[in-house]
Amino acid sequence: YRVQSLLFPVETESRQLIQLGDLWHFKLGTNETADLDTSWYNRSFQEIDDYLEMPVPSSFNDIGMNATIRDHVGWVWYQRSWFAPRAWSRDHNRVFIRFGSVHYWAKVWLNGILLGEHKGGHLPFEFEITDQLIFDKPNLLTVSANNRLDGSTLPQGKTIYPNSSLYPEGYSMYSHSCDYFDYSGINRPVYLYTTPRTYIQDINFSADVIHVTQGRLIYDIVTKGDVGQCSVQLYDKQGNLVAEGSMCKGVLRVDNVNPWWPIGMSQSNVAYLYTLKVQVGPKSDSDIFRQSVGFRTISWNNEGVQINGHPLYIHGFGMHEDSNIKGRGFDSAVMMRDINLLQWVGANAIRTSHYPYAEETMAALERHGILVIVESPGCSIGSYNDQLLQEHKRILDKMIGTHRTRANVIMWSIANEPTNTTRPDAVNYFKELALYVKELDPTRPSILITGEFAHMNASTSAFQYVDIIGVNRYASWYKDSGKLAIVQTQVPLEMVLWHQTFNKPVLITEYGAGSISGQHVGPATMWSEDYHVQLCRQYFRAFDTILHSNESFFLGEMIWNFIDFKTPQEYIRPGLCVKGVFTRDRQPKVAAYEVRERYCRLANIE
Ligand code: BDP
Repeated sequence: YRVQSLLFPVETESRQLIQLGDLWHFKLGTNETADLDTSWYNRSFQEIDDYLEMPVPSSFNDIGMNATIRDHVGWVWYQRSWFAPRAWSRDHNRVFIRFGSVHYWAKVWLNGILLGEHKGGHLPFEFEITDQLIFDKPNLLTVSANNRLDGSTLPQGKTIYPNSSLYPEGYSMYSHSCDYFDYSGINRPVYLYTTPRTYIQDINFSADVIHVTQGRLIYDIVTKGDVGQCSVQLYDKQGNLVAEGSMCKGVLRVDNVNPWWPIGMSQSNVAYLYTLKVQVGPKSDSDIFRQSVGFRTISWNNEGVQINGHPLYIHGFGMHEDSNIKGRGFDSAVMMRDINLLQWVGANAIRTSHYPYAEETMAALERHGILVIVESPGCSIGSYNDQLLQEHKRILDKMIGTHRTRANVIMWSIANEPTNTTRPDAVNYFKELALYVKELDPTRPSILITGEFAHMNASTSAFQYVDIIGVNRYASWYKDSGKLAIVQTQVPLEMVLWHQTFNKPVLITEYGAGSISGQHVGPATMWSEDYHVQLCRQYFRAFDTILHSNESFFLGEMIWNFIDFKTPQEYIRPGLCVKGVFTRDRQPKVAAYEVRERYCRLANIE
């Protein structure tokens, strides 16, 4: 079964890579139909009228002081012109343009010609532009992007037109179905890259450990052009050749392999990566690509998940791609700060709540031994229909295709907190998706995450079809607010109930409390740092109760959230969801020290 995937572009001796960053021209759309703003894609904005300057990658929302731009729903336009180097002429090369993500629906024109469009706000797409490039004057690139979500997008959204004299005429109210601010625009890097005429289109592989010490790499190289043979070489960290082949599809074996281990499961060998070098095409003009390969085996049963045969206990966080000013825009400084904080605090795993993250981030997490549960953008699905099911499948297909070669990806999250999961339409919906995910990738378990309570009968619940049950639970926050004493009774009881009902491993994917950084109230009171610390202690004790009981099914604990992140305007939150263990500018709250003590102990880190 071949999933839709794209190689993440890298620079090699046969490929040039350029980021189209800096400032682009920007303006808000005037219509609900992008094509109506016709003159904009074949003429420079400069000739037309006013435009703004907008950084790429970045969300557009928080760059200025204009609430209309911050809250804009509908089409926006980006434009940038650039010169193609003469050496890129079509006799020698192919040239591609690749977007890491544009939220949500994007159309791309080059020199007035529509290259194509893409839907899905958190996944990459690309176009070959070899034949559209011009060399004697600037190339004009125009992108339109529409962030309006509806009942058939992931996540879902809705627009309501209140037909009431209390509102101005034509007034509309828009919301999307999750509590994070829906940052929009060209959120991830835009790259131009070249390849030789004959080139490597894709490298599919899975790498595991068999017979305890042998690494097995099953690979399949997709090429374009007349390649003849593929040369495939695998190097260890020191650059020694450890295996090679000459087929485009095959198996490489490495004796005494160094497995890829996450933080805490090996003292000496965390995140060991090999390099796979693939070469195709004529000697004088071959295409070369290098790809990281980590060998590890993921297995699971009704009690837990194992990495290389050893039981895994997850201690980590739900996260967000969110920072000041850039919003969801990719920033390598923020990414490295986050990874350094994750290591400092002793976390061994994250969940890409509530959408797949940047490929740059996934690669960095793989290099640092941090496991990832990759989540689809299916957050808080409330209505089920066939159109949505097809869209959910298409997005899962692309999400798995984009991230499946990473050694650190341990699980696919199908959705977060869907509602009415015992209704027959929901049960059918998730049955289809769970089977589909297994068909796309039988090597990893699937998880579905619930915010509902364990009152159900397994045979009438959507959760019967997935491998792992994820539970988001806010005891002593949303429920029994301020009553810390109930945590130790309720949490173990409920986790056991989930396991007994479904006979599957249970992972607590969210729990937490909001705290205003610097606010101290004694005795501990909600919203203070004191309460945040007390709540963590209560949950830790509850988890230990489960771990020390005779039942072994508890897969781990993930705090909501790693950082304070922006939310829509509402009266239950002060502009941010302040459940972060770190502030939005990535400084530790008091709770971070508490978490660090536990997580480092769990990870055997000093
Ligand atoms: C859960 C959601 C998460 C929210 C969290 C909260 O999964 O996105 O941020 O609650 O309310 O329901 O803090």
